Amino acid sequence: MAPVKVFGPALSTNVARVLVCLHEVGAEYEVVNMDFQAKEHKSPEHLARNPFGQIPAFQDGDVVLFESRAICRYVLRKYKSAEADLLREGDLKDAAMVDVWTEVEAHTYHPAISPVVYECLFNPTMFGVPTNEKVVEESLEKLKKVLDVYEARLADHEYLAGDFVSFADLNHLPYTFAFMTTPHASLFDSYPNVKAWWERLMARPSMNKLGAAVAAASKA
Ligand SMILES: N[C@@H](CCC(=O)N[C@@H](CS)C(=O)NCC(=O)O)C(=O)O
Repeated sequence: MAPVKVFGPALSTNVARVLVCLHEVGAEYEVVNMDFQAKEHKSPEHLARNPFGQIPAFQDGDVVLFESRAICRYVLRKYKSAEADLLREGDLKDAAMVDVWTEVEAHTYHPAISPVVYECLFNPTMFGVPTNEKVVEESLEKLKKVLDVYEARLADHEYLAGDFVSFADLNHLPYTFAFMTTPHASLFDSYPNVKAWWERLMARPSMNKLGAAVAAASKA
């Protein structure tokens, strides 16, 4: 069977979210690079995959998807096994908790952390735009309030949805990983439960594979 295809550079955070899930379930995949300089993501071929002209997009035979979190859910459902059951759809309560913390990532954590990543990392290194320190400061204040809640949650549970790793945790990987390369990484030191959770996630073999995929992409 042909491997599934992920469209977009592996270096992109939203593409990395999909790759981590593919690694977790041990699925074979092919990354189809998109040349952002050449605006390949705005080409008619890519707009047919993602009408918003963004990456990632995903193809599995005649199934074509966009939106990284939706792609991840598809991957985790399709390749679910006894060892890799990251949505817990067989248990109503567990699945609901996975949903809750997946929503928290998308609507609360991401809006607080992503401006820091854009301002400190992407804007200066990729787009030649200087860091807007006011945006960084305001976003860090928001992020601290979010991390207060995570710290309390992770005092009682090993992972966000409960005492089992799930998509809710994996979903945090790409932007947190990028945040850890900014000058504000030490913020996490003030949240020992969050820090320990993050270290548990970073120790997963899927993260090593992501490192290898990103290294291969940066050489290509
Ligand atoms: N919510 C979307 C966001 C996708 C997104 O923002 N992709 C960025 C790269 S990480 C992109 O394609 N930017 C180019 C553009 O918007 O023109 C997802 O999670 O897939």
